Amino acid sequence: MRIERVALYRVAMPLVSPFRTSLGTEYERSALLVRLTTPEAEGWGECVAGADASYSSEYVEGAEDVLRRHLVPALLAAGTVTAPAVAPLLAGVKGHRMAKAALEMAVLDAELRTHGMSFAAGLGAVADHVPSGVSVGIMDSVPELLDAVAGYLDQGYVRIKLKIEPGWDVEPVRAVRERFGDDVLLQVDANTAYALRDARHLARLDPFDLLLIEQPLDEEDVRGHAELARRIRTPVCLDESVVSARSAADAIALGACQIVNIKPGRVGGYLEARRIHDVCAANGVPVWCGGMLETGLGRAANVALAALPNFTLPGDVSASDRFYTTDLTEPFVLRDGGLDVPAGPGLGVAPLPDVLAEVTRSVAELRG
Ligand code: OSB
Ligand code: MG
Repeated sequence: MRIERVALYRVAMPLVSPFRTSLGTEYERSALLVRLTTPEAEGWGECVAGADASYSSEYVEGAEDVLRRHLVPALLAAGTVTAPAVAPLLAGVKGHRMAKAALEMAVLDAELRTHGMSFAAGLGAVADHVPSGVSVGIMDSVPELLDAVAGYLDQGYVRIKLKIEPGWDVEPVRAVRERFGDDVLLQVDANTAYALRDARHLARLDPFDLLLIEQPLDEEDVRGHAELARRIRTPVCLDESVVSARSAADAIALGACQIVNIKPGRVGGYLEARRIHDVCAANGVPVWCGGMLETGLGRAANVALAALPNFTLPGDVSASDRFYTTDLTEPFVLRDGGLDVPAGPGLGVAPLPDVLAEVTRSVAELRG
């Protein structure tokens, strides 16, 4: 495939309600989109880097900068490319996985559109509908949280994930269990807010039969997670710590996780995400698809990934209206507790021109 041009769109998408985690509060999603043009097709990528560097070292202006200065020029200089060739081509730039993932996603989309094949088919999906979980932010009060959870359960979400932090953990979990019962699939996400010395406190979550606790400790504290996993009954799941198939294999070998959250942006793209899926499957470790408040573009690709066979737990693949009143693409709508996997060529969706125009703050175009 010959790439003619790459345009980087900075967009600002207002959230339906503020999203609070142990890392901070988000009021709007500041996204970076990649639009790649070839003679045959156009491809779209979405960069999940946040407005600040609180979740990972990457942030949206940094991602845009490395794309403009280093990654896009390397791609344009290559002449022709295929999706599997993108990561090796960009390997001279260390890190910046979210920026690289967005570029690879756009190449993959253009390539699949050219061949009339869906993302799901291209990745090896085995389902045409995936169950939806929802990530519920930290709230000001337990009654407010219970109202939010009641609303999501009414809509049909099949799994609830509560964001936790010290001071907001055992009580909200107990309240949700008491109000909604033991049958609700429930898990928690600490986004690195604890230390190993909190092990006895975290063991107080044991009686609530949680599916998992996600990333309780620092992202580099892999051994700490292994030790914690020995001290609590709730299965430990890693998010931030897993940045590649190699780090997933290491974490599993150390006993640091029983479950893995796969986010394509965090690991450098959908192809590396699939390799993590394969490594985990080979080790009998279930995976689920995480989310980063994606617009319909990233959501479409995540839904396709979540349709692979070892995605045996519901992912953070919620409907568009969980975060956005108006999505960038035709909205993903909850049906029977899940989302339909797009079947059209490539992502199967594209930005709606009027919405894109409305949310775009700047465009930078680069040509070969
Ligand atoms: O840890 O999973 C996380 C959002 C931003 C940063 C980190 C995380 C999240 C979410 C969002 O939980 C879940 C979603 O997009 O549905
Ligand atoms: Mg997480």
